[in-house]
Amino acid sequence: MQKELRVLLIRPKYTSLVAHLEPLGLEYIAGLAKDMGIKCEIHDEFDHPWTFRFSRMCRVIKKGNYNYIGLNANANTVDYINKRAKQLKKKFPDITIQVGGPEAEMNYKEFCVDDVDYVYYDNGLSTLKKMWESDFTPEALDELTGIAFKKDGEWIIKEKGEPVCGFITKPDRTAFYRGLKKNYIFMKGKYALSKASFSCPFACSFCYCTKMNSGVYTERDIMEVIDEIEEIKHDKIWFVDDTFFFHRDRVKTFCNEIIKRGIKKNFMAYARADFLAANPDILPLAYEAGFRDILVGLEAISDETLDEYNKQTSKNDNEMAIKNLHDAGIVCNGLFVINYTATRDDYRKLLKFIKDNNLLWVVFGIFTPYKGTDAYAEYQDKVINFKSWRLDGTHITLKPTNMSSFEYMLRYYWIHVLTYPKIMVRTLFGTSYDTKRKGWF
Ligand code: B12
Ligand code: SF4
Repeated sequence: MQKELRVLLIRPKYTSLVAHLEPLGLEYIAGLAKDMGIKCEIHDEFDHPWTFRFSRMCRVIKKGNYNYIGLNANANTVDYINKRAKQLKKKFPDITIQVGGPEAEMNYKEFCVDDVDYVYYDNGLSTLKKMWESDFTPEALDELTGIAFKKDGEWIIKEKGEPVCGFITKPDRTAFYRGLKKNYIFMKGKYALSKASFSCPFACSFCYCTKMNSGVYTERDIMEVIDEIEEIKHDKIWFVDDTFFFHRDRVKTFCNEIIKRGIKKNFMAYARADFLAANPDILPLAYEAGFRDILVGLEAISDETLDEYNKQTSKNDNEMAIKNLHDAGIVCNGLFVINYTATRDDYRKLLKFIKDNNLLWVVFGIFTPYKGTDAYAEYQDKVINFKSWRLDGTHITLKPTNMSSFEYMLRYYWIHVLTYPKIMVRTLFGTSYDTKRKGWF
């Protein structure tokens, strides 16, 4: 007979100065549990201090009498999760531990350890629903796709199911509303998240997103997405789609419907530089609909490096994208990847590019070959200090070729010192969204 499930979903905390936002993936699972009448709670470690993490977790488990723990995994939390699984099993031997999330989706083997019971890597949540409906016998689990489980002490790895193009449930946003006080994006305010598509149709070498959903780009019904965001009791929405601006007509339909329904919210989304360069005419409509922030993976400022990343864009696309966004009054948030081959001159040129193109909002990540990406296949023999907590885009994992690691990091911090105070000052003066303005005020 199936035991009564009482599910605690845990999001491990990691250092992040950039943002603290709702655990959308876990909210979808909480939504599923709600539909199925299963008791479920989210324990978001981001809502709590760094101290006494384990004892706090144990207290929550005891208080709710939870017997099923679901952990959300990113590349930078693998070791933490496996360590916690061991500690939890020792303290609560009868508890079931399941790991899912972005890192598990591609690198499920990392969690096939003694103290984890199930690893979830299927596309979408239909398999989780079937699991929860089943009696958890190896025979029942053997019928499912995209999970790993143990049979007679051996891990059984089931093939992934088909890509998905929608969610089977709505997110339970209790955690969002509860965590709103602490919710922020650096200097931008509080945001709710929404996801309207899966994966990405491009193939940048360093990118993990393009491998998700079995590498197949799919889109949710756009009207369903609009219904969803209309219901969110918050005025700032970040579409976390890997590239929201892809099908021109879909973007237009979205914007027109938002305007027609009189939805007054601010939107932020990712778009590629080539799309923005080629479709300037759509941007005033996007502005009218409420888009104020576009995140653009500019990545690099030379065609050679862009080619090396297989970005399929050019320096010219990058410049045109920034100009078109600024002309439409939309902020271009330039995302850059600092290559391990960066020279002193590259750092200088990057700053010059930012100045010449009047870019205010910038984010710099250090090139990291995440496991599962094309870059990992290329660089796996060269990686250094590849510990999971260091895989957050702010640590060196490939030895810099043109300077010492010390100098590389110094320069990495220095570009922040040279760019971030201006964001802060402009925010203070209320001019950080004036895309025509130059200077500090
Ligand atoms: C928004 C976002 C952020 C936000 C934070 C979001 C938040 N909620 O707090 C910010 C900007 C802070 C962020 C930071 C980081 N992020 Co991020 N982020 C994303 C993004 C764009 C969307 C995530 C999201 O909301 N998805 C929507 C939900 C619905 O999907 P989901 O979380 O995957 O959950 C589904 C499944 O995974 C599954 N699931 C999830 N958890 C569990 C648990 C169980 C038990 C089960 C059964 C299933 C399950 O069910 C859910 C519904 O289907 C993704 C890109 C992407 N394509 O996913 C990257 C992504 C998740 N981030 C990534 C990374 C690496 C990071 C960083 C750690 C490093 C970096 N350089 O980007 C940093 C942290 C740096 C730092 N120190 O701050 C990688 C993960 C790669 C990996 N192998 O783990 C991704 C895929 C992008 C990338 N860079 O390639 N990120
Ligand atoms: S970096 Fe952006 S454009 Fe490139 S594959 Fe990833 S999500 Fe797509």
